[in-house]
Amino acid sequence: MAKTLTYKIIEKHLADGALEKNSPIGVKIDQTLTQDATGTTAFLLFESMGEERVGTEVSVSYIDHNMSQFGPENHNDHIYLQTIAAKTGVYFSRPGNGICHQVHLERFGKPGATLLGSDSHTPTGGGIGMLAIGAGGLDVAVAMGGGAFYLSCPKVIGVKLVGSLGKWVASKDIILKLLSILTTKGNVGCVVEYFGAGVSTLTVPQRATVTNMGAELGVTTSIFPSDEQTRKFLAAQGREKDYRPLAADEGCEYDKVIEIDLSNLEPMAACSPSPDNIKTIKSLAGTKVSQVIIGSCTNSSFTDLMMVAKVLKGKIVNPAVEFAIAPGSKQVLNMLADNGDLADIVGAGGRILESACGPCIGQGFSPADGTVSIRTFNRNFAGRTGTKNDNVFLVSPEVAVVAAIKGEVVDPRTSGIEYPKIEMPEKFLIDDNMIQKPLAPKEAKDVKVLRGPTIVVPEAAKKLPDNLSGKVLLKCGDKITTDHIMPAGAFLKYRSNVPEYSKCIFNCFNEQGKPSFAQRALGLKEKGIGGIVVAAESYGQGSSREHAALCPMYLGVKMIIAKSIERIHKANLINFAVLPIEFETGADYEKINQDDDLEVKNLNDAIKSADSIVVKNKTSGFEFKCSMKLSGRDREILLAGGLLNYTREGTKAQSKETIAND
Ligand code: MIC
Ligand code: SF4
Repeated sequence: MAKTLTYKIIEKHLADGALEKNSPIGVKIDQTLTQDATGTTAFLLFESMGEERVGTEVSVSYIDHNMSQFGPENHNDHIYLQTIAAKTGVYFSRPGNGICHQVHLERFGKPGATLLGSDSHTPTGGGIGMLAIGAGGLDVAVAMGGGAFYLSCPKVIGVKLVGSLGKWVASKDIILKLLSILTTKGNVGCVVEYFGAGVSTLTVPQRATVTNMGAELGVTTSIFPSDEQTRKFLAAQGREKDYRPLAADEGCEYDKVIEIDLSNLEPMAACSPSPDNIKTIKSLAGTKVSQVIIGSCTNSSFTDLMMVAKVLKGKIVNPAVEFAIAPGSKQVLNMLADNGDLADIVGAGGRILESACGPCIGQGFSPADGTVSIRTFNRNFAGRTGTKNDNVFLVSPEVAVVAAIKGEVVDPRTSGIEYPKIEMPEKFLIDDNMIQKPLAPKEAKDVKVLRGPTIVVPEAAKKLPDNLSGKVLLKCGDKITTDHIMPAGAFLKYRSNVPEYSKCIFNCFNEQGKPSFAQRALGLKEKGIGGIVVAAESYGQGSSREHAALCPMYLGVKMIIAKSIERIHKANLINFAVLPIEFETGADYEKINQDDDLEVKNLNDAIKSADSIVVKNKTSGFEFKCSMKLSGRDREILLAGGLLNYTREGTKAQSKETIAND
């Protein structure tokens, strides 16, 4: 039977289950990536699992998120990550080497391989034909140990690209167009696969922009075929040996097909507060802009920044605008410096930020009150910039650089500025001196792992009680992102100290003068009462940060009831033994209030086999049904009290078997 590219790669890596849509499967993982904001926990959990060496082909630990280093916390994390990488056989990308997704694409990505990363934008690797999936740190820790990654065998949405992009229209506009069609809701369990004649017109960096921001659709991943463009990119990176052609079988069937004619696209923007709030640049023209930043893992490639440099050459950034660039990697920055183009950006008044996530994760550059900030990033959730009521337009570098010059949104096609066509270089500047290679087991034995005093090993999850009595600590609405649950920015430095980080949980819902969510939750925990969060559609959108499950778990939250829950977050909740359930009847959501007392009886039996459970609202005296969409493995993990306990039990059972077989 003719197969999609997605199914062809899964089939080659199938470790458990059958290749049937929606059925639970385990996939062998070839490569993993972790970054410092999620990696510290991932490695601490890896150690708690008793693992000593990674069992993957390639595992890379990147330092790119927590780079502001106010206080010793982040540097402590970096040193821990560097020493544990050396000990466990992991490549270590030093701070300054660049953003994990950009560097991974340049130096490690391999068509046809599987990649699991503790960051939601790991699907960037789909631009080079990898099956690249974002997950929580604990899932990545299991994969680093050689364990399979479990997911529901996906539906595949085929996106047929025809035509070619016009002047000033960028690959960012392809994904913005798709976000306007599919939105950020309702795509859980799908993979987006690109095909059609338009594919060959896009370079790997252009494709990577599209697959990167596919994360905002809430899909499992996105993937492009591997073709001549892929070969050229790999050859330019000195890695042609990693190339292999890959495509879907002729005549394969997709669950749905969307056609996008690249020739008909126009420059677009995603406006606050959601990446699917898409407007055309034409309709926004004239909007005054006070900040422009070009960077992030979505749009900081060499070709992106070359285009920016060419447009800025000999011009000056508008006096009303603060303008900065954050090159995606040391390779990009070095090449711009080498060929003199960096001088054109600096000469025009550009501020040069280091090759890291920076403002994308609220590490500085918060915009002024009541102003518009134009960014080439992928997320514009309310307050993510560090400014309350921020107004962020997510756009292509083409739109951004023109706005920087003009001081307002201008359709670049009618801006009067000449369009600079940029070709991908035939050879990138290759220097891996900032990537430390893994040590051989013999040398690694002598490495001392350094854990600074600010690194606190997270508390293990506990089994859920059979009769669960809990209080609704918070009732929130649609599209609650992990940034709402566990804010980053200034709080990011506490990632490796769960008790400290937990204090800022649901910060945006805390009211001055009233006890915070954390204080109320801890109060209940002391009394042995479970905390409950009630939400509407798409709870847990956005990042892979497992702290959005780990911190609630630490604070005694036992259950999340929502109309729908996003994939990565739901898996993280299960991994930390917090029960995720969904309203069977949406109207029941309306009947629950904050502070209501809820009760579920015989929970363990229900988790073992039931598809739904009855929840009693003791405060208003009514009962409602919730569905439990759980795989057999999810049920076992919940019953074991989380993935760590489940893995330990599995290891115990396995070693007993080995002894018995001896
Ligand atoms: C993000 O873009 O939100 C992050 C920061 O990269 C997160 C990871 C994290 O919270 O550390 C993500 O996308 O998974
Ligand atoms: Fe970093 Fe932003 Fe990319 Fe997340 S989305 S990995 S914070 S650059």
